[in-house]
Amino acid sequence: MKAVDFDKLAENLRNWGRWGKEDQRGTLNHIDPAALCRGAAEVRAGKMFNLGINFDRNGPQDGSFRINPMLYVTALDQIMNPEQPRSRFSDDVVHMSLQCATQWDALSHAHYDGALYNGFSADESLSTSGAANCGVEHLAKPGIASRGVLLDIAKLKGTDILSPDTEIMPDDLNAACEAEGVSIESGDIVMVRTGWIGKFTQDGRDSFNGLQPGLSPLCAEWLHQKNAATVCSDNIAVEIVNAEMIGGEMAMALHMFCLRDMGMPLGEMFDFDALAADCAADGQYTCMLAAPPLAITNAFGSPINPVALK
Ligand code: UVW
Repeated sequence: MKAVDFDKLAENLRNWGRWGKEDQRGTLNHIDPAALCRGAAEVRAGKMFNLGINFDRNGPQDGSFRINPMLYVTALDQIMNPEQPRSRFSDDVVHMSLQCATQWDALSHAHYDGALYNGFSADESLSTSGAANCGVEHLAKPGIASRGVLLDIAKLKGTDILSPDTEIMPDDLNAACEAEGVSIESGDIVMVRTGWIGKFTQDGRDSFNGLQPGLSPLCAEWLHQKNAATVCSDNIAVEIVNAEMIGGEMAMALHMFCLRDMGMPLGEMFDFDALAADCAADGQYTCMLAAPPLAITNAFGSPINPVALK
């Protein structure tokens, strides 16, 4: 995207001050009682789908940028009280990148021109102690849950996994809504299925990493117009990973629009496959989505174990 086009669109999307000058939850403010009740009303059949991938040494990271979780046992089969040796316990420690698997990007995760969401100064906010402003703890309280709407773009395009060069455009999102008979309402969580997570779950990390399908930065405007609470996808970055995304005039433009201008967290590496199969079978593409991040103070992101209820 050309910098001049980027700047114009960014100005239109900017939510700074919309929820007060101290706000650090951004578009999650769209999740009001009506949105939560609409989500709860989608639970009719009593079905639950897990949308996370496992956190372990075999995760998607190849070590060049981030690390997969390493679990260390710090207490193994210990006796609690020598007087009562029947009761025992074990404890552990995990060392991992917070962004290594299914996760939310906090609003402090990416920025440009020295400012984070709501105009917080990057210099004053970011340090080796983390994010003094827009840390993930602000997304964690009270949490992230709302009606989720699965837009199965892979199915729309007649495939199970989109090709790496597929850039999902706003018209594709509209077409998926129409095909599925859904419309996005204020406070909904938009769940975009590319099918790409299957590269990891079926073939492993080498197939998963690298160029991959995802949203065009222009979809930020669509999300803004719909008053969506947030967006998550089953790829590495929500947005398409191509030469332009990395080497264009504005690198990671969707990240910049969403996190910095709109205040919209991004959910990455969700696994929608089981849910998508069920949606195709029963025709219900809406659910109650519960995906609260951990309240890790000052963190740039958080692992999650999201669930969809129908
Ligand atoms: C970067 O790659 C910087 O971010 P993300 O993991 O959110 O795509």
